[in-house]
Amino acid sequence: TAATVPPEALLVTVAPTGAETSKADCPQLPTTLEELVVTAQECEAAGAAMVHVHIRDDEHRPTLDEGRLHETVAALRENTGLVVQLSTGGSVHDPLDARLKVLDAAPDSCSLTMGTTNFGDDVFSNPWPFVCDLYQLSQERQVVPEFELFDLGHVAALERLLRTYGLPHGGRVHVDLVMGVPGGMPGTTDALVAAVHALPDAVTSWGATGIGRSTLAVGLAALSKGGHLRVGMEDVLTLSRGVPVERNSQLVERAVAMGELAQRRPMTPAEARVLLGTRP
Ligand code: KMH
Ligand code: ZN
Repeated sequence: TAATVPPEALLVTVAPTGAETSKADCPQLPTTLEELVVTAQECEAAGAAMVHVHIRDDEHRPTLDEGRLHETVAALRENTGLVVQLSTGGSVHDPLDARLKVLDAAPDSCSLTMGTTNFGDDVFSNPWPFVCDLYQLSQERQVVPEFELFDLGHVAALERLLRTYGLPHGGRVHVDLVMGVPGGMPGTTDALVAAVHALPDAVTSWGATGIGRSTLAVGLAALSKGGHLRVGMEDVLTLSRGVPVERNSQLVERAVAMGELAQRRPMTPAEARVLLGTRP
C-alpha cells in the first residue's frame, strides 16, 4: 500500500518572491539567489516544507532565464531539504513557450494554473491548449504539478484535464486555491467551502492562499476545513495594516502558529514528498 501522511500534518508552502512586487518598492523582497537561499533556509527552520519559486534578473526584474532556473534549483537542493516548486506562471508578460521551458530545469514540482484569469488590470493567460501541453510535459518529465485554481471554473477545467490525460506523475493530485486575486474568486470562507466541495474526487490534497488582506480569512478557513497553507511575500506584504513583512519566515511562523491552534503540526519535507508524490 502507498505511504500516507497523517491528517494532523500541515503542509506549509512558502512563496517568497512572486513576480508582481518590485525591489524598489520592497527592498526586503528576496530577489537575488543568495537572498532566496537564506530565505528558504529560514523558512525551512520555521516549518515550511516546500518553496514556490519565481526568480529575478540582475536588475531584480522577473525572468525565466534557463541558466538561472537551473542554478536556483541546484542551490535550493544543496542548501535546503525543501521540495522545490518552480512557477510556470511567471509574470503576466512571459510568453507561453518560455513558461513551458521552465520544466527543463527539472524541479520537483511546478505550478500549473487551470485557466485564464483577469489579474488586477492584467490578464494571466492560460489557454486550454497550453494547459494541456504543460500538463503532458510535466507527466513526461516526471515533475509533479500543483494545480493552481483561481476560480470555480478552474475546478471544472481540472476535472476535464484529469479525465483527458490521466493522473500526474506520482499518482497524487494536489491543488492550491489561490483566492482574493482581483479577477478571481474572492478570498472568503464561503468561496473556499464552495471550491473545496466542487473539487474532483481524484484530488488527494489541497491547500489555499489568500492574497493581501484575505490571507488570514483564507488561512483560517483552510485550517478549519482540513487543508494546507501557502504563505509568503508573493501573496501578502503586511502582517497587519501598516506593518510590513520584514522576512518571509515571519509569515511561515504565523502559519505554523495558526496550525498549532488547529492541532496541526508542520509536515517535514520528507512527508511533503509522500503527500505530493514527488521524486524522493
Ligand atoms: N505571477 C502570476 C501572474 C504561478 O506562479 O504559477 C502568476 C503566478 C502563478 O504567480
Ligand atoms: Zn507564483
